[in-house]
Amino acid sequence: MLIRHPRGWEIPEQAATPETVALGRRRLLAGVAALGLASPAARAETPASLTPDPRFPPGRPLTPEKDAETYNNYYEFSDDKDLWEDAKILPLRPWAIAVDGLVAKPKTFAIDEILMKMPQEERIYRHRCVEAWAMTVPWTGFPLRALLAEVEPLGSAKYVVFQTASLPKFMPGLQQPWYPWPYVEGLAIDEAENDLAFVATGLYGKPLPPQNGGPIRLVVPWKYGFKSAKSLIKITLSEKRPAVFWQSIQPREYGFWANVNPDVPHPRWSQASERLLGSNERVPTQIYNGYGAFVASLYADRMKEPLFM
Ligand SMILES: Nc1nc2c(c(=O)[nH]1)N[C@H]1C(S)=C(S)[C@@H](COP(=O)(O)O)O[C@H]1N2
Ligand SMILES: [Mo]
Repeated sequence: MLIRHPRGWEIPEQAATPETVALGRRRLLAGVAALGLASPAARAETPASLTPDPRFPPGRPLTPEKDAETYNNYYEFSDDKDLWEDAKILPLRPWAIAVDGLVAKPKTFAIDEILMKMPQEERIYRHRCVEAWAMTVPWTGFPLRALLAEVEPLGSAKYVVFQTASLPKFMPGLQQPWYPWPYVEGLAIDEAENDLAFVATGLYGKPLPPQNGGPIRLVVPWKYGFKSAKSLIKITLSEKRPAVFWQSIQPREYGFWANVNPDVPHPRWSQASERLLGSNERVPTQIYNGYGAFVASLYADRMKEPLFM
């Protein structure tokens, strides 16, 4: 039975989707897990024994888990940062993600199939929001490249397009019609195949909570946070550069490339430093958020593009 949340935005009951049914199943699974009988998928999602990839030293203390999970940007829910409790209503099962477009083998994956199939690893990444706050958190997941390999991208694919779930029944922010829903982001194919480009299904060794983009999200740590689209339902390989969410809203403030750079100010504020969630300490911002050794070469032939906004 669906719990009633008497909110002004709620759509009529008869519009209930299959997700409603899943809530019951999820509670059942939670009960099974509590008895120590977690499904293989649940185990794959919560890899207790992983050690963080040593190629990516965080260089900063970890952000306290509570801060990373209670201060979020997720406009489908709200444009306030304290949306984490409201986001808990998002049903994370069943969940499917389609990978299609210019690929030899388009496929829709059930989330648990992805969790079983993809080699799980942990990476501690710095995250830099364009608003100049930052965090350092342990993600679990797998390289985006590994998922793309499953569908065999064609040579004509130049861009990878990411689409977030759009579920008006659960996401009150979608009622704001001036935003160009659904939330779409994109990468050039060589960016998507870079070592750093990551798909996260966990955070702090636990399943990725909805407010952070559960059950599955993109993480591209050398770019401003808005590139890292949450709660993905579709990844499409394309010949054309997609129209992306924030660029469509305000192209002079939010570009397609959006690589972190302390020397290129946002039109309305400096990007020279950032505030660390938790301690509130201000630290200098680094070009490519400190990941230049991995990604700077991607841009050698793109210097005429607005790479840093
Ligand atoms: N679908 C979707 N993805 C999104 C956003 C959003 O509003 N909707 N916000 C982005 C922004 S601006 C940031 S900084 C990060 C925040 O991720 P976090 O809440 O896990 O810190 O998510 C990004 N991905
Ligand atoms: Mo952000």
